[in-house]
Amino acid sequence: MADRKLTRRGLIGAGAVAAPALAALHEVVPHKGLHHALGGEQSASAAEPSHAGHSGGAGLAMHDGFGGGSVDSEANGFDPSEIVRDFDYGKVSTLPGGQTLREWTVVAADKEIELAPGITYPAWTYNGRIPGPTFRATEGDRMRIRFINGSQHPHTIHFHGFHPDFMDGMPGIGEERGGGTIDTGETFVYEFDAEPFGLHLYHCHVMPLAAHIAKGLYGAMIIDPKEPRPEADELIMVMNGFDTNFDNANEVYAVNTIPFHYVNEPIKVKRGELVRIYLANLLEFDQINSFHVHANFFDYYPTGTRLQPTDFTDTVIQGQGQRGILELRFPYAGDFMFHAHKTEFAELGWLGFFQVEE
Ligand SMILES: [Cu+2]
Repeated sequence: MADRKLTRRGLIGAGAVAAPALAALHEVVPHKGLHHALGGEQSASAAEPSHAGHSGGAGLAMHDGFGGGSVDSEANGFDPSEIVRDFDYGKVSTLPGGQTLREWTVVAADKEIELAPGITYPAWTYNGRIPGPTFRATEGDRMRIRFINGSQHPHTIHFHGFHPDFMDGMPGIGEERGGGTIDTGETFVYEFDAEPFGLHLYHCHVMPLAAHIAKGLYGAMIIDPKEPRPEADELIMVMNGFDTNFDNANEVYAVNTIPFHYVNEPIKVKRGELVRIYLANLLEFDQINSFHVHANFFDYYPTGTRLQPTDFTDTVIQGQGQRGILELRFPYAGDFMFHAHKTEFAELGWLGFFQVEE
């Protein structure tokens, strides 16, 4: 029974989250939802009053509810406020035939990360961060990724896109050529041409796959079309979550790893400026994820592989591994929430704010 009480689903079922309306979300959630979900002690009182006087950022201060302070980004070695605009173009040179070569080094490492103040999680990371680096190339470039497995477990990098089988990061495939499973201390160089253009993924493909992905071994890869997309303020958002009590269900949800981060530190954008969001769903265990933005609509380009949008909407659903590109402009200055329209996820960390400035 104690076990069950500590699961997220048990909590929700028991009404410990008190099913707050979205309007009341900021008042209730950080105290009830996240704390309880993370395995904090059970308080029977769903009606426990929330702290009054939240302020800051978008008029809220989620971190108050975590017991004070934000997570230590420096100790984590990554900051979602930086990750959101961090695109890694690699070391660039030109091959004899004239093709652009982009090179990266990726190290897998076991690392404790702080998800909420005082709540750590034994993660597996690419280059010490979750999500891993957002690789970026132009259609037709050669991508060369030197992978060093510094973790205590075997891993791979499985890239989406076109490539030969031994470059697929698939255990058992291409082992004789050094590919397949990359054991602790081993190195392998993945190399392929960047195609097709769009927003793609990469992740470890060692079994049990759910565990290797849920632990943090994933990231996004943007391949720009040869004719670049229009100039925009570009953002990468990787939707994810963490199973902090190892019951094969997530206790917390986020965009770019840290629950409520963009509530504490809203994403600043300019009114009227084109904003392009590269949105990917790497969430393990749950079947769907979603993105909803308040007071606005966006053009949606599924997988980013076509230049014409297929939808003009304010909400998009993605299954695990799905991704797409959103383009929007904010007509009004002010604070606008974005969150999983699967509200359970929002209450457990997957929400944030755009702070639109003149
Ligand atoms: Cu792995």
